[in-house]
Amino acid sequence: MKFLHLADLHLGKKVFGYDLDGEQRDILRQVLEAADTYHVDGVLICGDVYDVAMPPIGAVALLNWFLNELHKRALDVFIISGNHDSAGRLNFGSELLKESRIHIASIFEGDVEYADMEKDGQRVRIHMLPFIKPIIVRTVCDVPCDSWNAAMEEAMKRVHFDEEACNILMSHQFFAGSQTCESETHAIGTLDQIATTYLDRFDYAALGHLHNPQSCGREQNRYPGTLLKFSASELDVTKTLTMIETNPDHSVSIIELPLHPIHDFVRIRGTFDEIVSRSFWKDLDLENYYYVILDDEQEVFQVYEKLASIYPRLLKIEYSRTRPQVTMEDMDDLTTEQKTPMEIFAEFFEMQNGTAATQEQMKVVIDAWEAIHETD
Ligand SMILES: [Mn+2]
Repeated sequence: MKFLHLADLHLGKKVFGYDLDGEQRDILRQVLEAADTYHVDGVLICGDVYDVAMPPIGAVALLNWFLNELHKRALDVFIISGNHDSAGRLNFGSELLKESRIHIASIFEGDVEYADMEKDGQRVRIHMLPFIKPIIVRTVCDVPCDSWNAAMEEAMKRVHFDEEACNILMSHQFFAGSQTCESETHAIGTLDQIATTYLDRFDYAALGHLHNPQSCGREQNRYPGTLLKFSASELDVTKTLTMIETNPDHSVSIIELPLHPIHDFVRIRGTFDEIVSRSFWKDLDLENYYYVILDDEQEVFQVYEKLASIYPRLLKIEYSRTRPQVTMEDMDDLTTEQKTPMEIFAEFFEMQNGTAATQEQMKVVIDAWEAIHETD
């Protein structure tokens, strides 16, 4: 049987204030196309369906449209909650939707719900574990539980494993050995990390939470990653669509399908004057998201506004000039007493900017200094 493994849709997400509605609808359309092309049997959505607990109307409409499209294709859909979802709100209509083969497990109530699928004599059991935290498990199960590992251990006792079937676990947690990125939300430090050993008994762990596609612990413990890039740290990552195929011997094959976002994240570099010149941008798709690295020595006044008039989707602006690192030893060497305030300022300016202040710049500081001392 074939399944599309999705996670971290983050519907309603804004990137640096830009609405991703159009991009998200387009990328979900690509998911539907893949479902058609590969004749998949089901879709797993492993948490962070929405970006926020109270999603905007557009995001709810988008999920509604997507679920309707999946249902039209007679696909089984499995949804668990993530840390960004409101478990209670995502649970809306779950009993009714089950009749339409849309299975939602968003609230952990002391049992790991499952659903069975059968085709050509092959059976697949899908275990749906919503996002859990130690406090949820402690409260719901009435057991001492003071760590994320203990929470997972307790949850795993409540799995209805079927030795005869291919067992797939859906889980939205931070498993050890995986690589994080800037658009995720984590507990302070790595307290929320969970050992991958809990996943070993499953034929496939359909994970969610981490935004870059990756396996952790073993190939079958997989984070598909987000369908779109959400932060500048994901600029060089290729986002893919993960499809899995369960085999009669319970082995699971993982296939990564290409995705083509309508607007990509692109890095450009040059001086301000170069980057704003027509010859630089005339062949660029200005609807893309731009990460700009400026080679200017001096900071450009109102750089954001000026660049945004050409590149409306700016991710980040950074100056390439490297400022020398100052160590505590360097600080000891500073002999401040013998220097004039202007000499101290000139040194500071050079240290900060990697270049000496011009006469014009020094004049501004000298005038300011004199103005202050005149009022004394
Ligand atoms: Mn997420």
